[in-house]
Amino acid sequence: MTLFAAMVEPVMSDGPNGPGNDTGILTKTKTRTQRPPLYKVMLLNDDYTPMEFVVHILERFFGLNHAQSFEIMLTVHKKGLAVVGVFSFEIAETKVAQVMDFARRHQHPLQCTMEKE
Ligand code: TYC
Repeated sequence: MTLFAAMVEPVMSDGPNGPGNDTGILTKTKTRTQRPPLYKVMLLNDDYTPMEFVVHILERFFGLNHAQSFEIMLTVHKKGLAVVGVFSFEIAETKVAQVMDFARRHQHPLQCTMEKE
């Protein structure tokens, strides 16, 4: 598991002894909080997967209510694709795998992909 923690970055300055003669005196400490990269999970349209099946997937795996799920399904149907959620890498990977597996088990060609935000 990758850890994204706060990083302390010591910065040496050129001291009274001039550049390249660092005496090891710390003059500044920059603290940067690094955030993990986020990934968009997208559903792609196709001509065969039933609309109700897509709505069910959005409710089941993305915790959306029926109205939200229907709206996103219609966006995919009309525009060709839609972002259904934004997650850390591991969560996004799991959602994609769950959707692809569920669609395959029901013999629908539904495609779900992820992309770095
Ligand atoms: N286009 C499909 C139909 O008309 C519905 C559909 C919506 C399929 C969204 C996939 O991701 C999708 N039955």
